[in-house]
Amino acid sequence: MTTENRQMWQELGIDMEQHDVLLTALGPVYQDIYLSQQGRPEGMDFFDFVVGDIHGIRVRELREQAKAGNKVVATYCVFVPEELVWAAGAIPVGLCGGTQFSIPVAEETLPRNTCALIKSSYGFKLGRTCPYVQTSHLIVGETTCDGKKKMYEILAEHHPVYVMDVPNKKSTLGRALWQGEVYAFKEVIEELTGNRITAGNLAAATKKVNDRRRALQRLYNARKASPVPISGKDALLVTQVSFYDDVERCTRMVNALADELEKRVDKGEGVFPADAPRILISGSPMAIPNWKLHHIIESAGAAVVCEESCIGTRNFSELTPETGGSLDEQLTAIAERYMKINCACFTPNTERLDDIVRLAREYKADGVIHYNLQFCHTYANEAALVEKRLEEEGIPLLRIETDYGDEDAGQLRTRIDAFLEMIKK
Ligand code: BJ8
Repeated sequence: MTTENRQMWQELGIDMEQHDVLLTALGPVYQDIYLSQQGRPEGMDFFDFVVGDIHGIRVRELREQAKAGNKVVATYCVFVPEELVWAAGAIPVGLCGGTQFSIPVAEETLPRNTCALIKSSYGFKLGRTCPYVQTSHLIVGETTCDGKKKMYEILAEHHPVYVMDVPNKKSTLGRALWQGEVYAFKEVIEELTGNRITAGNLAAATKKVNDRRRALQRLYNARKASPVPISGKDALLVTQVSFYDDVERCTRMVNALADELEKRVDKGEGVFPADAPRILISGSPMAIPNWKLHHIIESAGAAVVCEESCIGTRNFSELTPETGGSLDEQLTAIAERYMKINCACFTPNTERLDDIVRLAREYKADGVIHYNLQFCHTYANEAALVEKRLEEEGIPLLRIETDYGDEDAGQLRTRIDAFLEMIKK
């Protein structure tokens, strides 16, 4: 923790004592989960470096942007159209909320039986332990689930918040509502930044964001190989970092990693034996530093080869059409693109079931582990439909419901070991 960082955190109003506890705990956990892995790609060095200075370098960059008059827009969900934020000269930052550390302070206000992602996110603001939140000028939320929706109302007492209304159905009416929301968001961002969003700057921003999506697609494509050239833990980390790193640098670094992985695939090199069980994870997102499930699965000798999740394929598998055209045409294309995200907040959400089956086949998964954050009712209830569909398709499934605590780690290990034994080739 450099003196420069400490001074910056103080200026941001960070609770230094609690923040020290957080960062001091992260180092050994990262060593144990990440740095102890064998045969990691060299391209992971950059991501290790980013995590090694997780609240330093990137926050400093954002502060410099803010000092230059640019705005920082924080988000929690992949529904917020980042193309519009970049087009207006602002910088979007995906907030995390993936740690138990920030939950106790949140539980002073929010009910305990609220999903860990919501409590952790809120706790970072309330406890003043996240410099990204403190640096941001606006937090953009969404109405994807009731817990988040209400948390944003409470969060708004502590920070400027704007909430986008995501419909519950992808019907004609739902799409019209969402299109209106995209237009309204454009105005909010224009007012925040004082900059106009034009056909020109929106097309450039769309290309920039798509380039990062294409790079992540390459990374995931490499994971289809057997043996798999990168661990699931490492791939998860890359996608987590992609939410807050600079978009162009991140694209470069992910492409460099993908180059390396493609060479490994050509040479038949992998980080797990070719006969290691291959697992597709599907369900709730895993915000940094939530590496719990991947770590348990891979410590048991299986390889996580894909995440059907907003921290995985749901975030990058659809590109926004780069057709250019008028501003209206581009805004319509953006609205359409985001309506293709198959979040469990939609009813019906059959496209997600199709996706899980398709991904299980494409990534040659031997089994699917459905990951559900405790108290997340949308994913928990949808899991029954996932189970039925996978049974019809003959794809083995294990349903896990957990939170960020370690209390159930032993029980999870036992259940995962039994599942791996069952699907062994
Ligand atoms: S598009 S998955 S990122 S909403 S896990 S907070 S749903 S109770 S995170 Fe999500 Fe956007 Fe959907 Fe993706 Fe609520 Fe469930 Fe918690 Fe959740």
